[in-house]
Amino acid sequence: MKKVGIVMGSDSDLPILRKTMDTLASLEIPFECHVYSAHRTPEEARDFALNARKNGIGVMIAAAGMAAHLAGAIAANTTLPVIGLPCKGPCFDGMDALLSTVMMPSGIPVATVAVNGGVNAALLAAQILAVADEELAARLDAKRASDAAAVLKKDAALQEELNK
Ligand code: RP5
Repeated sequence: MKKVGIVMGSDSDLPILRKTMDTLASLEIPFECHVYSAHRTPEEARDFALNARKNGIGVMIAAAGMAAHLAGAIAANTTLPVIGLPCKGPCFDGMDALLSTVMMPSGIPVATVAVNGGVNAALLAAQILAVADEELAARLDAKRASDAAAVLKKDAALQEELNK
């Protein structure tokens, strides 16, 4: 199976990316994860993107906060699908990172998930890989069913409480 290539702008983003890695692991999807910054280590970020396809990566997740240019910088150097994950920083409730990540110019797309949306970044990456992987698609179906069952269990508990 192709790997997911994960990159974050700083290790301060790691708590969000832990959710991404946990979700990928639960779906048995291989990944590699790095701290490379569009601003502080632009050469390493560029090389990671340029070499991703030949290194067995099928989809990229790029997470950053503040002036979050990392996803765009990665997307500029690969035609693999790139998922942008804006991380909430100290100001503006993450709106700075959201707009920096999502507002890409025509020609260089970044599929942006919610601010701090670490789980959805992983699931979207999984769904992209599952286009060509029936077994992974089945695992995603099973996860959807189990997530739905968990919600219905909560509803049943609520109904029981309300109807006491
Ligand atoms: C961004 O700047 C990083 O992605 C991080 O979200 C933010 C702050 O980085 P640190 O100052 O915590 O290293 O590039």
